[in-house]
Amino acid sequence: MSAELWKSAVHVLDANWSNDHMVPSRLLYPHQWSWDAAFIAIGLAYYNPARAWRDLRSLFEAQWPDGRVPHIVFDPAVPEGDYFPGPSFWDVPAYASRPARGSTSLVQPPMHAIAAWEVYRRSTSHGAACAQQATEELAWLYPRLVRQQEYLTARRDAGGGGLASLVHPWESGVDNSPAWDSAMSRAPADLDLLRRFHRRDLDVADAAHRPTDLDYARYMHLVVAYKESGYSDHELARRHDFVVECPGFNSILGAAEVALAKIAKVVGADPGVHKARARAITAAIVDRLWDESAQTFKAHDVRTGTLSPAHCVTGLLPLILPGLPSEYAKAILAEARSARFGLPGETTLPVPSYDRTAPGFDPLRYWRGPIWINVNWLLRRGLARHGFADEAEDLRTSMLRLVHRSGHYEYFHPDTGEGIGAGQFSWTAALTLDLLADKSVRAYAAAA
Ligand code: 9WN
Repeated sequence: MSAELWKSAVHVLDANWSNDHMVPSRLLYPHQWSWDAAFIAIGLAYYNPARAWRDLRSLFEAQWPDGRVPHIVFDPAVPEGDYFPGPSFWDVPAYASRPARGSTSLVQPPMHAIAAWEVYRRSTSHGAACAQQATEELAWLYPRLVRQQEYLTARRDAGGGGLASLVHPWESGVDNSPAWDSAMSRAPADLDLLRRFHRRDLDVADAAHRPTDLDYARYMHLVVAYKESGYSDHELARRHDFVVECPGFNSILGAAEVALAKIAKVVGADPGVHKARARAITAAIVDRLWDESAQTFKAHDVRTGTLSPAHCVTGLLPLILPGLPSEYAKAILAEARSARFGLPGETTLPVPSYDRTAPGFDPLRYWRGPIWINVNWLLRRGLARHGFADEAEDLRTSMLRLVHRSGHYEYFHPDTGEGIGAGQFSWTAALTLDLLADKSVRAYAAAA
């Protein structure tokens, strides 16, 4: 059974490779996405590390001079109408080192240092030439990864407390999470502006699974406002409608520094500076995003200084930080096991993206209820890191069972496990390879 699942995952990744990068889904997402590329590289590392490196390189070739790594890098071979908003909507200014491919101006969670380290550490199993390439790729990436972190920790510290702020829900990766509802309600929704465009996603996906037109009108407003400022991050907290600190994004930011410390040792740089930054980010997450009364981590609205009331899966992700004090790790485990998320025993489903007990829990609409493999993969990593080995193993088994039963979908119904969103979705396939390759795979094979 695991051989069959492996083969199907490889098939998805082979089908979604596009010359020098991977697309998340041929139909719905025909360009290159930032955090997708990182999750994808982690899976590619097992059978085609050259493609893993190529994909990361393609992404970082589009890095802006200020260090930001764009959330989408557009493929010029794909017609403008195949994804909205396409390159002309963003109209990103040309700059000296910019390659032919256009990009957006937003970022996504900086998963790439974590991915680069994972690809590197698997490289020795593919022979000497591959290990040599891995060392070279790591050396090429290291300064770029450092600049990415510096952009996020310096220019995006709109709240002044040592965390990166997001200027658009798309930056969080958990795009229409209820964590953004109150901050988004401040953004004007210009439905007339939206009517001038065509929502391509609704041609290829069920409207009930996607954000509403009202959400999209607000998304457009935020892009237009950011564009009018020349995509400047100056004084964001004063002038931009949406400025938030996300526990998921910032946990990945901190975990990236932990990975950079390991990478620094290989490339002959100083690991100490990254360890110190990881500690500082972890402390800032605890200081700014911990909700004492709810006993979980929440998104922080920089404009109002308030924490979101929503319990979202991103609140569980500080567990990926090795330096998270154990009382918070235990609280996250309790939250994950509660009725809100129902952390599985091996026969039940992985955790949903949003609190099952909340009135707005929506089993179909993306990031407002459905199960996503990437956040569960991160949670599993965090559980393992903090010594919750049985829970980590059960979660791994439940993810594999789900994908085996339903296919490599973008997300899954949190009650039935039915696949929703795009089929043949790259990061689901890639992370399935990583979950299968885990040494304890025998337990899965025996139980399946
Ligand atoms: C907007 C590509 C991306 C993921 C995001 C996911 C979704 C895009 C969209 O797809 O967002 O960036 O059009 O809805 O929310 O996490 O990176 O897979």
